[in-house]
Amino acid sequence: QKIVFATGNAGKMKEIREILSGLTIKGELVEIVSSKEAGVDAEIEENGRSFEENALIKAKAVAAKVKGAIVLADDSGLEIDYLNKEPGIYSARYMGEDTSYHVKNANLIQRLKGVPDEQRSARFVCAIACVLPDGESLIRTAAIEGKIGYEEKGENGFGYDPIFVVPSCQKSAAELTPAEKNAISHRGKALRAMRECLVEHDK
Ligand code: ITT
Repeated sequence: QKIVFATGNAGKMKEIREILSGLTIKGELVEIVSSKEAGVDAEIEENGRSFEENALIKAKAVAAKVKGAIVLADDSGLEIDYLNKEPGIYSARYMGEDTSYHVKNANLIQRLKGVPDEQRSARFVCAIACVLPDGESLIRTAAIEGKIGYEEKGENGFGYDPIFVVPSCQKSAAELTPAEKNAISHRGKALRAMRECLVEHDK
């Protein structure tokens, strides 16, 4: 049994493989491949108005090109309350797709210059969409609450992790080990919920 994950983001893919490791469907260990590894080269326009809509757009676009596989997609992003939930669904496109995350992170910290701790709340959100071989679709969303830090910290993870401070441990998401991040992250929670859903569906 194969799951094709509709993503071109290597950081996501690494986490996804860890979070879904050991999943069995129809008594078989599931093999997880990225859309690229599955030979699907889809330029997908993410023109939805929510994480859920965009996740479903990506999953459906790839499902249209592969037969018999379960297709999953992840749409995620960082909502900063002080910036009216920016960058939100535009997190990948913020300041341009090709701009380095050091530059994006520095820009966001600059935009929060002088903003006190209690107004630096933010969350990562992740919507996981699934299209089953019979065309049925499922969606699960989760978030992790945190705060925007005052400088980049840590080398792990990807994207906005170095500026996202997890209150329970006062570390940035990039200072957590992969296992620590997956245990509490938006992606970990949404994917584990989807995993339960797939296991239930398999019964
Ligand atoms: P795909 O659409 O190909 O999956 P993408 O990077 O374009 O890849 P999104 O449109 O979902 O994906 O954008 C999500 C962006 O939000 C991502 O590029 C990161 O900048 C940010 N993001 C999401 N989850 C994150 C996490 O766990 N840690 C840090 N940044 C994250």
